[in-house]
Amino acid sequence: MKVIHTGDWHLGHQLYGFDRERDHRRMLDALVETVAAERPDALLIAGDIFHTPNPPASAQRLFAESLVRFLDAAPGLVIVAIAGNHDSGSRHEIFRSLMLRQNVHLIGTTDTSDPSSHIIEIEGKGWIIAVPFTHRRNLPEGFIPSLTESVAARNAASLPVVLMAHTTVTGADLTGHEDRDGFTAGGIDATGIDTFGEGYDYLALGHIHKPQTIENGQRTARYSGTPVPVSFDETFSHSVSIVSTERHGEKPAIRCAQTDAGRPLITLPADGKPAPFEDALAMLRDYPDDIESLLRLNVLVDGFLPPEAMSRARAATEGKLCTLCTISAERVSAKESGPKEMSVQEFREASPTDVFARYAADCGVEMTDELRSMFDEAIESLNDEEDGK
Ligand SMILES: [Mn+2]
Repeated sequence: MKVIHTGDWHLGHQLYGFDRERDHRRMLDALVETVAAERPDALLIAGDIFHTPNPPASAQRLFAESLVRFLDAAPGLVIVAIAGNHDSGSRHEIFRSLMLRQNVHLIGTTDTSDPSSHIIEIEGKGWIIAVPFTHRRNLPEGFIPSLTESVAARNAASLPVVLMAHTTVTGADLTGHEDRDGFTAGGIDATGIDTFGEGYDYLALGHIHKPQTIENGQRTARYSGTPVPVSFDETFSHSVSIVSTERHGEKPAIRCAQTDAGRPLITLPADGKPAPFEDALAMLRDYPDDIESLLRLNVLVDGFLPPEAMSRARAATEGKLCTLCTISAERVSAKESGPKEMSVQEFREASPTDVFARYAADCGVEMTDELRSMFDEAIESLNDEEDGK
């Protein structure tokens, strides 16, 4: 059985308000070509298809159109897509029964009353077991091993077994999930690899954005990683994984196909260390005119970032193909005293306003009374919305 393993597309993502659709389209073009060239038995999308639970119509349409292109590129292809923590599990299943007619399996929720709904047989080739994102507390103990056992009972031909899940596995490399862009993986809820039992050959994981293989004895677990970077901290290369496996109990062979055809995410200074504003500005002026990229400027400030910083920085990129997305300010004083980390307990006890004040201080923004009352107002209206007012 040959599968292409991908995930964490985050369609509909906006990077500091800048739309990523162009980058997603280029990635999907590259993936369609890979599917056409490789002719896999299955395409596995391991969650976080969309960036938000209620993605824009354009992103949903892009997803639907891409599915058609994959099916056309490799007739007979089976597509299995699970929901990640960014997706809405129930929305993910709206067209589940209809899509099944096209061999597209959309699995968004865990159904313990019908375990067979998580098992997909690819006749004469192998088995796919797909479980969406689940909190440990929602996942009954032993549910996943019960699925692999049920496959084992039907797998007389000893065909390979691929398991799909969306979670943080203990020991995974979280590079790229730094909190700087307000985008975290959260290592708190990490799942031990033992949770998945022993009945699979390849575990196709989503959630962690850096591609990596986690060796687990005779079995192989892998994050395919993001096919396009979601944050400026994802400074690794981006690809999908092509996995070939012949028999149950044999180690799968893994190759990568590059997909980062979109605009690169570049941080200046290139070493990531913040520079004084005027120096950083000079780097922007010197940045090549003809590189289509998204930029982050890391600036070291003594006090606060001047209010005109963004407009001056934008002016420095005028006439260039790059787009300046954000200025990340680090305070000299904060640097000297070192960042004070918040414990999980402190975070739980803090009010949203407290967390916002900390965030503002980290960004070098002064928390004025006006800013505080605007924030309180925003929180209040959110609460009203939740209460259905
Ligand atoms: Mn993700």
